[in-house]
Amino acid sequence: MKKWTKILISVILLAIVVTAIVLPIVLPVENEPNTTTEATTVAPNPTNNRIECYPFQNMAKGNCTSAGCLWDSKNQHPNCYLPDSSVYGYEINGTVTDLPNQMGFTLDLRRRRAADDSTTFSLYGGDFDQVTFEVNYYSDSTLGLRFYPKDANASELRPPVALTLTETPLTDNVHYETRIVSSENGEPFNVQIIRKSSQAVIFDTSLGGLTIAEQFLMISTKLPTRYLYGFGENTHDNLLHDMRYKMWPIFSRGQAPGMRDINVYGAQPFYMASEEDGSSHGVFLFNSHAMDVTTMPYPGLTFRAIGGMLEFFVFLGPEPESVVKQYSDVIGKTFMPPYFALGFQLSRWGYRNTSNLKDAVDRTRDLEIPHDVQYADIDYMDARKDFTIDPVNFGDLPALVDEVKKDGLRFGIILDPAIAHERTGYLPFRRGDNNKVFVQWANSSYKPEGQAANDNNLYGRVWPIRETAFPDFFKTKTKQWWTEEIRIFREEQKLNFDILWIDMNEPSNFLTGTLLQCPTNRWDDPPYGTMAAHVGATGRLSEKTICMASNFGENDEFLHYEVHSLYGYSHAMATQSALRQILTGKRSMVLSRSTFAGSGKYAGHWLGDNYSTWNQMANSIIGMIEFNMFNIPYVGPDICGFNLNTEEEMCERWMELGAFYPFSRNHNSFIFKDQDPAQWPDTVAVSGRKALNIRYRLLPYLYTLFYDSHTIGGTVVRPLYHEYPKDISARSIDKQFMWGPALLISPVLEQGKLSVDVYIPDDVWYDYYTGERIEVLGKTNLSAPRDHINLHLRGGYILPAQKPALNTMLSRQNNFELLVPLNDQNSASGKMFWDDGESFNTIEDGLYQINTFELKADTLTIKVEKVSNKSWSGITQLLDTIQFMGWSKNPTSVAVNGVILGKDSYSYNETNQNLFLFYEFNMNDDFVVEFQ
Ligand code: MIG
Repeated sequence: MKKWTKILISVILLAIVVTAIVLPIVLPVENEPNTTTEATTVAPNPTNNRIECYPFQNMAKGNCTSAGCLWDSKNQHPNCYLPDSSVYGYEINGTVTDLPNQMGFTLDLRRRRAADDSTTFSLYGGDFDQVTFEVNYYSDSTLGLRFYPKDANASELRPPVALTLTETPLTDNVHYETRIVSSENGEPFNVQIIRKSSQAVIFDTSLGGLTIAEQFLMISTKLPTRYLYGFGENTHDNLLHDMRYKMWPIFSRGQAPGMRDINVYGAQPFYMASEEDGSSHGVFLFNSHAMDVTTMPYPGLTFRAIGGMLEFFVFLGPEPESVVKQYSDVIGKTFMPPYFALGFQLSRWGYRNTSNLKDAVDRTRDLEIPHDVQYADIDYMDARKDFTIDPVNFGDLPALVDEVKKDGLRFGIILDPAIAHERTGYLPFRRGDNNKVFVQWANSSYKPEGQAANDNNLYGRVWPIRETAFPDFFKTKTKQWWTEEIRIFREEQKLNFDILWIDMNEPSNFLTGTLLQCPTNRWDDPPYGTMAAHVGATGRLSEKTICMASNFGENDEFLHYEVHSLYGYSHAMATQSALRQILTGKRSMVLSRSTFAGSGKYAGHWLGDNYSTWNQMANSIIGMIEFNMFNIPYVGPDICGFNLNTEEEMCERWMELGAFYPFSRNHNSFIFKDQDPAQWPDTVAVSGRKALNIRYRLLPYLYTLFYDSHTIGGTVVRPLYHEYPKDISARSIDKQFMWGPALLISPVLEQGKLSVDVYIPDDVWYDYYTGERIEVLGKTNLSAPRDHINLHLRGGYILPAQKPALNTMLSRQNNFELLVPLNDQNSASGKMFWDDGESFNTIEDGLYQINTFELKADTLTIKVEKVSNKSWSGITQLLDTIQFMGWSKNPTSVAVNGVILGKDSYSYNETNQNLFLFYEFNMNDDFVVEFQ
């Protein structure tokens, strides 16, 4: 090649790389909205039950009515809407047929047509004339509803995601009844689900609009309430949904959460609603296709999905936490994180080399900021290729990893799914290609010109300089290849990482529409593209990803169109299974950017490329709460923000808040200034350390919450609404949150504020710091100096704690404590789960212990409730301090197992009514402590 040609090629390549880096980063920066939420133009209107015809098509009167829809120019959204169910939708066409054991029924439906039977009206074509409606009773509190074409095999229409559902015979206590509203043949079909206890109609299709077509499925439901939560992944400014015709897209996309109303990384088609009487229900639409959800002021909801079937799971609760548990019975329980994963974590994109990374570790330690996990981002890779190490700048990374691990730190590295297309010299690609692990074009005629005849891989462009292929994790051989590549990399490089952080798995592709031109076809250009094709996109579903017309699955049985939103799910599943095989006997952790319902079995989630803004700091609480509802409790955003330079005060407040994210990690993008807490030794470091020490002190409580979530389901972090569902004011609180039922966290989320407006539900609460009972409940304002995050303990709960240290390896060697805030009956109870924190399967193998604590009638009982295996060696640390809050009088005597203690074993403070008991309890024995 001539010299000039070479230079020209280099310049072009450089331009491509720069565009690839700069486009996704810089564009969203400019799009970052200001902090006020725009009011929607649609007024709330309980009489408006219109379902929009043809969203995104700018319907005017003429084309609206000629398409068969109704038009009303009055300023009421939507102007062009569907006729009611007398002329649209489905009618009953047969009789109810019971399923075996009375566990449900089926009913045949037929498309409605005009009275003279001549015309049918179709929105997007492909409607099925004959449809089966099926109801499955799974248990007293969970039922399923589904609609599928009469001749279809329903199980083939389900997303390839294994459910963990079992059927439990119904009892007299069944919470629901289903009602087919009109049962005559030929009458419009409508179904209702009714909560028996209150007669609340929690699901009701009588708004009409039911459509079952090949590439367009629509259903609307009336809601019994306007208190609606959930759906994702989107950035929500409020936990409660805006019911004024707000449309939300659900389709995974590698999209920074700066823009409003856009689909970001994961797909979570699940909502919860709080009914009039405080009962809650949840609904899961088990469908992995692109879809939109539109709220209606009625109140109601419209779902529009573009394939598969409409299959809903309905959970009757009635407690909000029961809803989340019932949901987990269907999609699977969350993985049990290793104990170190609950520690503070540090990361950035843009460490220049190993010593630059080590400086961050060292200065964090020098300032005594607790720190458990350090990450390396794509910087460590050679030319940003998976399974390589940059020999110049990160050649000594393996040595550094071993060194920091001696001090008790753990190490995480990033891996992207996309693999550089480099046959020579890069074995991961060659081995993968030889095993046919990469996504193939659905039709070889779709391939770009010039691609070799025998190469049917679909190529895109991600971080490597070269184009990339995309592994299909639905194939067994891909999972094996991925496992082997991780194993080989780890062994050959001696890189002893503990955590895999998997990114870009939407899957993300930078140059859609330029380098990767998707052919025109019914999958890339479906009749109805959903909002995902129209917002932040140029009308095509392939925006920022690969073409819909590509093949997935063991036998190429799926189109990307069908399983796009499952890419991250399958990637996380493969990665978790790889780690189980490689880190024999040790628990690991996978952190995935893209998720689907059930991803919590395999991975945690960070909320992606957020911004260093106060607004995004506030809505991180909403994202965290929503992912807990989705049964992915191990979640948190990048503390201090990913994009933009953070500011000192914001980062200080964010470190305080971040100390209470289940996944607590400070992470930053490469063009912005360092933001690890040690950058500001006198402010961010001080406040961060203070808050993190409280986190570490409370880790036994947090770990026990994860144990509960893993074993019985339910959230770890939850909104106040979950604990106070009958309290209308609590239902909208989204600037405070709770750890389990017992700890209330009220951060400062605004610049310049030294106090915080809070809502304290009507209950018994104690200030964490002073132990004092707080008197003012309801809406109040609390002092919040710069180094202070307000924390309150709820009377009636006992929290296990442990003295903090610089990391969990050290803190686990310290003695335990109990925090005992009393309720008005002067009682409290709690428990602690404990194991070695890192072995795989400790719960299944019985290598753990549960201690229970109960205070009642001036007697504290400590019991080892569960030690299920003889080889469990017990707990070596002692429990040496118990703090009782709300203790009304100085005891005249205290006895442990009948032996009266000396006066120096306890101290009572009359003013704050706190009693401290200092006594060394062996955690492996039972105790009765009596106070007089
Ligand atoms: O296009 O690996 O969300 O955490 O630092 C950006 C570089 C790619 C996106 C991740 C972010 C990570 C970054 N990655």
